Amino acid sequence: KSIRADLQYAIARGELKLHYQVQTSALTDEVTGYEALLRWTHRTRGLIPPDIFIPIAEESGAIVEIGDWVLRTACKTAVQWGRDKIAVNVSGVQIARADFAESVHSILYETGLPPNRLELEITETALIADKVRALHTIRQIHALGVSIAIDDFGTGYSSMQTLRTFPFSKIKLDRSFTHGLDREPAAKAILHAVLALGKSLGITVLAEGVETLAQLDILRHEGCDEVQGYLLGRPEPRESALAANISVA
Ligand code: G
Ligand code: G
Ligand code: MN
Ligand code: NA
Repeated sequence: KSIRADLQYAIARGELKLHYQVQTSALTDEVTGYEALLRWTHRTRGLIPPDIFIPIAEESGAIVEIGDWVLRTACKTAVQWGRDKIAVNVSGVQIARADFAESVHSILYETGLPPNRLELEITETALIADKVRALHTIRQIHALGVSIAIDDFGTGYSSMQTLRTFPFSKIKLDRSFTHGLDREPAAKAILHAVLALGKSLGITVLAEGVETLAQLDILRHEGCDEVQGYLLGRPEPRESALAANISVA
C-alpha cells in the first residue's frame, strides 16, 4: 500500500517530527523528564497517528531507520535543553537487532548526551519474540548507563517474570488503570499493589494518562512517584515544550 511505500521517504522528505510530553513528580510537580512521541504529516493524507504507521514500519523494516532518527533527534533536543531526562519509545524490532546497543552507543557519543539522561521505553510485547537476545541487548544498554522503563505495564502477559529478569528502573502503569481510578475499586487496588511492588524492587512507578485532578489526588495519596498525561501537559513540539521547561527552571 502507499503508506508503506511512502514511509521509506518520510525521513528524507522531512515529514517526521517529534512531540514531547512532560513527566512530573506526583508530589512536587517538578519536571522529571519528557517522552518523545513520533508524528508523521503525510504530504497528502495529513497527520497519520503512530498507532497506524508504527506497525506498518515494523513490518516493512522501516522502523530501524526511523527508530535511529527518533533516537538521534530526541538526544540532540535533550542536549539543547541541557537538563532533564528524555524518554524514547523503542520497538521490539529494534531490540531484536544484534547491533542495537551499538547504535544507542554511537548516537549518545555523536550527540554528546550523557547516558544517564536517556531512558528507553519498552513494552513487554516488544520483549517476547526472542527473550534471550532481548535480555542480552538490554543488559548491554543498561551497562552504558541508559535507564530502561517498562511501558504500558499491566497489559502484557508475563509482567512479573519480566520484572524479575530485566533491569528496569521505571514502571509505566498503563493508562487504562489510571482511567479507572476514580470509579473502579479494582483499578485502585492494582495501583496499590504495583506501588508496593515498585517500592520493594526499588523501581520508580509512573502513572500514564492522568487527565483529572481526582486521578492525580488518588495517585498522590497512594504514593505514586511520577505522573504523565493531558492534565500535566499534552505532547507538543519542541519550541513549546522548551518554553514550559524554562518557565519552571
Ligand atoms: O501518543 P501517541 O498517539 O503518539 O502514541 C501512540 C503509540 O505510538 C504509543 O504506543 C507510543 O508508544 C507509540 N509511539 C510513539 N512514538 C513512537 C516512537 O518514536 N517509536 C515507537 N516505536 N513507538 C512510538
Ligand atoms: O504507549 P505509550 O504510553 O507510549 O503511549 C503514549 C500515548 O498516550 C501517546 O499516544 C499519547 O499521545 C497518549 N497520551 C498521553 N497522555 C494521555 C492522556 O492523558 N490521555 C490519553 N487518552 N492519552 C494520552
Ligand atoms: Mn511510552
Ligand atoms: Na509505547
